[in-house]
Amino acid sequence: MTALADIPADYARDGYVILRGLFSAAEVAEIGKAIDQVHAEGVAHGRSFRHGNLFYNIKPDQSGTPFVRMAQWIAYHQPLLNAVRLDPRFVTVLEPLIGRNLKQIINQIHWKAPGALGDFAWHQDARFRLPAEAYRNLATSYIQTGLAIDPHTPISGCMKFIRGSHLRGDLDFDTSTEVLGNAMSDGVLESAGLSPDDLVEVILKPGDLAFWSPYLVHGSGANRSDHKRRLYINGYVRAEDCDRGEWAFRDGQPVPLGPEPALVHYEALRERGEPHYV
Ligand SMILES: O=C(O)CCC(=O)C(=O)O
Repeated sequence: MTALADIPADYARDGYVILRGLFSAAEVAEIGKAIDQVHAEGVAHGRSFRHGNLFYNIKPDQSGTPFVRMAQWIAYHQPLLNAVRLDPRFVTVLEPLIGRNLKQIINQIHWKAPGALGDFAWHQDARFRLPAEAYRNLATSYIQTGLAIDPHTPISGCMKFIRGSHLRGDLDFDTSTEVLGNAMSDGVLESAGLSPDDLVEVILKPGDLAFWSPYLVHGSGANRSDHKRRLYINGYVRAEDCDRGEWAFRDGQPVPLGPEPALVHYEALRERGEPHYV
């Protein structure tokens, strides 16, 4: 557990920080209810659905039942989850690293139902910060955060970090396969010259926040527990270093969403921003 004053040194050394109990049990219970509501909407959609940046990633499981794997930019749609991403606690913990003027690139929920698919192959998030020319000084300007809604343990498919791997920069992992839905392979670590001795199981209780560098190698496995494993991910970037994203904090103050969505990842936002199934 990192104390606030130790964030810069711990982050620089390890490439990640874990803060315990940043959100209270009562807050997490409310956030969990909002996340479940979004999940129910995803199930009702029955297949992947997009409206502007809002995106539900849904695939049928082995029995053909719709399985909601993740939702992106739910902040446009769910007021409580929008308020959480603008909570001042985020700027308090991130300011020493990336400042008080922050845009947001990632606003995402990951679900892992008990026994369901949910692997994330080893990767560096830097691979997804595209187009590359829209991001400057990525290593020192971007941070991904993950708020645990349920217990994250090795059994429930918690994340695994390779401590210190951010110092290696871009490791050019194989990009031929999807990260989501593919298992972690030790061979990938070995061929990148990374040691399994540096592997950290990211064990979180509800309300704990982990945050990590875009170059930290990480992944996660299936949920073999008897409970769901929900993670609320928000990724922030120093505004002056990025041409994409929605404003989140200006001079440390939350910035509400504007009347028009900003260009984030979805390149056809202006041509096909209307609701549609994918
Ligand atoms: O939800 C997870 O376990 C994986 C998260 C992750 O790897 C990511 O968001 O980059």
